[in-house]
Amino acid sequence: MKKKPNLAVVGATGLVGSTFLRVLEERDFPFESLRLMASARSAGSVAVFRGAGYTVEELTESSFDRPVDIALFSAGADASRRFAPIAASKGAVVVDNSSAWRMDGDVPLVVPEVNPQEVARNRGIIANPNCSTIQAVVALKPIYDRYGIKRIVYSTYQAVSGSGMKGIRDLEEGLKGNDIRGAYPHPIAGNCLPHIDAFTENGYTKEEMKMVNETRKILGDERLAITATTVRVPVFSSHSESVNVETAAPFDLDELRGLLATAPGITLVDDPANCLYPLAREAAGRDEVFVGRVRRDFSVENGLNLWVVADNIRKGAATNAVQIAEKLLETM
Ligand code: NAP
Ligand code: 3JN
Repeated sequence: MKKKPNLAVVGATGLVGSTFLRVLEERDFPFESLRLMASARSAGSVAVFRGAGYTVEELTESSFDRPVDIALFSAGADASRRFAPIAASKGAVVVDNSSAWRMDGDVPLVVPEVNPQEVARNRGIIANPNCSTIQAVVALKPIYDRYGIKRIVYSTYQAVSGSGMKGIRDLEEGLKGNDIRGAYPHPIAGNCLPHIDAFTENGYTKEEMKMVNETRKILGDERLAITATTVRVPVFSSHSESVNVETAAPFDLDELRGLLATAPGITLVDDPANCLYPLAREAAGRDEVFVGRVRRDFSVENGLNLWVVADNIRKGAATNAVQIAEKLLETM
């Protein structure tokens, strides 16, 4: 970009929004001006960024009358549906963390390690995928490119931070013996809930269908057979996933491990003899996607099992969005 962008963070007071600010700071993201927006509830509050205080503004239809070049949104799907087109019509490129625009054919759905070229075809909105999809496709991309993939079976173990502050509070209180149900219909402490987001008519949850549809869109393969079971577990940070794959062509396991070890964004942790495999606690606060337990699935031809772990609020949301914004800078 010729000049530094005018930046806006929408939903800046939330769990994802505050992580946007941390990641922008850590990565020394360049900007000419920075504006923070949220609802009327927290308008007027002050957030500190690079040692300076920024007053949070209420998001309104006129928020983008003052020029914004890049707007990072994490204020939920309703706010994105309403305000992202307004921001785009006034010249901003919105990087949207919600599900509002992900499956829109005119909106690129981007994971920079997988389909960075999509950024250039944006018409003012770029969607950030669901956290569970992001970490999975980072791990699958080198396998897809080398061997092709016929079928994927996802089983997830998702942290409560994916449900925002309410999920974190339910687990904190549950661990103290208090049965509060702010985010879930059942206690989360000591439990596994096979229920993330709402159930749909086909018996799957929306979270499961997000994984199916978003994976196909990002890998550009509408015929890919995918099924998913998504489960909330009593873990604070990082989603863990069992990813079972049938490749199209036969693979050599050592070669495949080598591909994973050198692929962008992946750290291979795969030494089971020494009890080394990806762990949620170790992935927390990190930006890489950790892959391990790489082994053949002997029950089917060309079968493969992976264990994939990443920080769902960083690589699963904020870091991925900031990486998209960094790609955008290259095109502006
Ligand atoms: P959160 O902690 O509840 O924060 C929500 C933020 O949105 C707050 O800043 C809130 O402002 C703001 N907000 C809510 N309604 C608004 C409105 N009408 N106008 C302006 N601002 C509004 O939630 P979170 O955990 O950060 O998640 C936020 C969103 O990010 C989710 O709804 C989801 O769409 C997306 N998300 C995506 C992923 C992913 O998988 N990529 C993961 C988690 C979340 P106030 O402080 O004023 O209430
Ligand atoms: O539950 C999780 O672990 C991830 C949650 C993501 C989420 C939460 C509330 C609303 C989303 C999302 O990104 O798909 C949304 C949404 O925008 O629909």
